[in-house]
Amino acid sequence: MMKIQIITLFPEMFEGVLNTSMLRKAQQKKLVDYQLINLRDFGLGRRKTVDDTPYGGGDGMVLRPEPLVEAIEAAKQKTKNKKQKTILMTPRGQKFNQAKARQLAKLDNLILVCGHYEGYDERITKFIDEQISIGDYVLTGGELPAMVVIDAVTRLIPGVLGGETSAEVESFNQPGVIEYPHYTRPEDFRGMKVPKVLLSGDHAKIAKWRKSRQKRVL
Ligand code: 4H4
Repeated sequence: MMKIQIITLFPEMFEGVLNTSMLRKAQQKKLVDYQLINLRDFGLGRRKTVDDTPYGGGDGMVLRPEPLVEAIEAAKQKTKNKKQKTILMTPRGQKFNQAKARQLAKLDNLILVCGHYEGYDERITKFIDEQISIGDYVLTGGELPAMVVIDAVTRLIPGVLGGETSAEVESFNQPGVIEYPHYTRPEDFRGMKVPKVLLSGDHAKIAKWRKSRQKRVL
């Protein structure tokens, strides 16, 4: 069973996403185990401090290395000697794509560190295997990026996308293919008709039409 550990200051952000629909079902089927690790638990002193002012001056605060590295080490403790990667979500990271999702889905354990608008002490990167960005825009935290990675990786775990028919399993199992356009009742919606080929009952012709309309995701 794949384990995905998430180190975050805002674990509550994940509750809804991880416990809804496919991600919830994947947990129920014991295909994946999500573990939320609250960075605050590794904070320093009575006040559980996790950040401090930047050396060299400047505005804002920077996440201190001790809490982050202790949280990473605690996460690693749980999956010694297994295929695992520690990933930092950051706008400066390598662009996330389907190929990367497929690569990560093969691991036994994934540790996702949610970067923060405050930035982090550069020395933590010694404990990080890869830095990933979900796109060239700046968010307030790495939590939404972590959810994107979790969603894209979880759906690739064998057994998560259990289709009803063999055709559905087949199409789901081509994770790099974004499906052809779909239609359902009514046949005529405000003058917009369903493509005739789909009403023909000619399965070869329908398959050909669908293949011609599929979009591949690299
Ligand atoms: C870091 C925001 C630093 C602002 C961040 C600054 C992404 C992304 C992201 C929280 C981090 C932001 N993470 N893909 N895109 N202080 N994370 O935007 O330099 O303005 O993964 S700062």
